[in-house]
Amino acid sequence: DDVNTDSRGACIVLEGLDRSGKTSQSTRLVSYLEGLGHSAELWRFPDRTTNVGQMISSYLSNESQLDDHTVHLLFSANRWEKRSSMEKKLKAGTSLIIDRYSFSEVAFSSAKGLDFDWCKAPEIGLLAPDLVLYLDIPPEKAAERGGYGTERYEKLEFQRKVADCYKVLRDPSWKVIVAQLPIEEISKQVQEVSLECLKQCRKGKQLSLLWS
Ligand code: 2DT
Repeated sequence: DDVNTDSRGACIVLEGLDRSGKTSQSTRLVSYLEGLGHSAELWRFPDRTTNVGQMISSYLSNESQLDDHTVHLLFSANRWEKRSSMEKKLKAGTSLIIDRYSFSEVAFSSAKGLDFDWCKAPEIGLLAPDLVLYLDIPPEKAAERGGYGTERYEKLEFQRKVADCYKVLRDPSWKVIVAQLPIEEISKQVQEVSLECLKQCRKGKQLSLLWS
């Protein structure tokens, strides 16, 4: 059936260190867009509900061990298995607010020492987000926020390396938001830039692919 590409939804990704506030802001953004009458869904990667996602989940919770390259490819496969439904949703007019995407992948895996370009390669051809919102917080401040959980990557020393890798990855199109501002102020900034992004998508901005 015909899809009206003029009315597609926006693909908006939130990135940042653990405890930077991505999940709260994603949830708030979906409510905000819905409140304005837009169709919007909250997605997150890894999507732990699939078979691949369950392998990732048990790795993250230290229930299984995997080679760094192997788990990298699993994270990527976890996005590839959702790619066609992402495209369908967006083209049907639903905006997707996504808590972590390929940028987490490259930042976390290159923080482990894997080659930067090797890390990017399996993401080529996935849908590129229309907007990346980066919640910027110093690793020390993030660690102070109610502490980390018990998952594999939730350690200050490692988060410092991830922060450095995010810096390499960051490009001028990203909207960097100071994550230590009051939550309402962050929401305001997130809403403003997201609404503008959605407007561009509605006006006919084409979906593009990574890494463009
Ligand atoms: P949370 O579910 O708590 O956000 O933790 N990660 C994530 C990767 O290494 N590669 C990826 O592609 C993605 C999406 C970031 C998930 C952890 O997994 C890392 C933190």
